[in-house]
Amino acid sequence: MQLTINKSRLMKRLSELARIGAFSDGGVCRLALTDEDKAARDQVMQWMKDLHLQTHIDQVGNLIGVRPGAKDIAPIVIGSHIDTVPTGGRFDGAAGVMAGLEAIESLNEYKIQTERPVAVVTFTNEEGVRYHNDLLGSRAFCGYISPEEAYKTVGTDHTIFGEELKRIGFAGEFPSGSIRPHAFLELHIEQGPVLDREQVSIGVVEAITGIAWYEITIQGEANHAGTTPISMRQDAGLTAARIITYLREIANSLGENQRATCGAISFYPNAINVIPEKATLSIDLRNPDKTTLEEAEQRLLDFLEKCTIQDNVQIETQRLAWVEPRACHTDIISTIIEATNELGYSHKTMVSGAVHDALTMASYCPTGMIFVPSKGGVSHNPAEYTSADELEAGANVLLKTVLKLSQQKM
Ligand code: HGY
Ligand code: MN
Ligand code: MN
Repeated sequence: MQLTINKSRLMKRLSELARIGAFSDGGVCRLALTDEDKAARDQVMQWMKDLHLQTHIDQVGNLIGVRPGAKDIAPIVIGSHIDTVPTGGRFDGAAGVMAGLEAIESLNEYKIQTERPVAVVTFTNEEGVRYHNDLLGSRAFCGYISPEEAYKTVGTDHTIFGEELKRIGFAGEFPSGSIRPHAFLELHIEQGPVLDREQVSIGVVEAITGIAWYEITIQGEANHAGTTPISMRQDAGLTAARIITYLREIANSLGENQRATCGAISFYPNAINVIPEKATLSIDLRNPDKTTLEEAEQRLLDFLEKCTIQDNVQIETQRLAWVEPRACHTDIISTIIEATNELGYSHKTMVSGAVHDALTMASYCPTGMIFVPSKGGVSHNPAEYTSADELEAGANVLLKTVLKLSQQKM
C-alpha cells in the first residue's frame, strides 16, 4: 500500500494560517515577533497539541513538536518558518511547516510506529526582515548563536528581540542547541521559475546559496539644490545610485548564479530641494559558490572605496549577515529521489537561490530539501502561488522520505 498525505487537510491548515496577518489581495504580513506572528505561533502550537506531539518552546522561540519513536534516539526533524516579508505570500515557509504537520498526522492516522522520533519545528525569524539576524532560529537550534546574543538583536523598528520574544510569550525554557537530528528535511516552494516552466513536480535541492548582507551608510553634506554648483556637491544620493548600478555589474560579471540586490534605501533629510546628506542602503549578495561570493564582496568593497574619493563622501560598511553556501547530504538527496520515483513524480536536481533554515542545518546534520513549483517563479509577493496538487506531491515525497529515514537503524 502506498501511504499518502491528505490534501484537503493540508490545504485547510494552510488557508487557516494564511488568514493570520492577511491583506485583502491574498498576501500575508507576519514579521517576526509581531502580534500576527504570535497569533500564528499560537495556532501552530495548538495543531501540534491536537496531533499529540510533545511540545517545546526553546529559548529563542523555536516551536518544536516531537512524535516519539520506538527508540529514544536522534530524531528526523522537519522544519521551516511562519514569519514572512512585509508583502509576503501564503506559501513561503508556511508550506513546509504545514506539510510537516500533515506528514505527522498521516503517521498518526496510519498508526505507524517509526523507529526514530519524528519532529516538526517552526524556526523563529527566518526572514530576517525585522531583525536582520536572519535564520536566527535555526542558528540557535544548532548552537551557532547563543540565546543571550540573539536577545540583544535590535530591530529595524528599534525593538529588542529578547523583549519582543517575552512580550509575545514565546521566550521558552527548552535549551536551544540541545537536539541534534539524525536528518533534517525542509519542504519549500521553489520561489523561482524553473519547475513551473519545465512542468516538473519535485525539485531535489543539491546545494543552497550562500548569502552576504550589508548595510551601507553614505555621509555627504546637505546643501541647497539650486545654488550648490555640481562640482561642489557631496551628494550621498548620487553615491547610492552609483552603488546600485554597480551591483548589476557585479551580477553580470560573475556568472548566472551571482545575485546582487539593493532592496531598501533611505535618504536624509529626504526633501525635494536638499542634496541628500545621508543615504542608507541594504545590499544582498548571493552565490552558491563560496569563492565567487567572496569575490563579489571584495568587488563591492573596492568600489565603495573608489566612491569615497570620486564623490567626496564617507562610507561606513556593516556586514549584517554571512552564511556560507552548503551542499545537501548525498544520502538524503538519494532518499528523496528514491521516494519521488516510487511515487511516480517527475523531478529535477537544482540549486536554491533563496536561503533557508536548511542552509543552517546542512552544516549541523545530514540535510535535504524538497522544492515544489512556484507559479511564474513569483515569491516574496502576495501573488505567490502553488497549486494544491503540487503541494500534495511535495508533502507525499516528504512523508515517504521521513518513513525511509525514520526506519533506519542506528
Ligand atoms: O531571503 C531569503 O532567501 C529567504 O526567503 N529568507
Ligand atoms: Mn522568504
Ligand atoms: Mn522561506
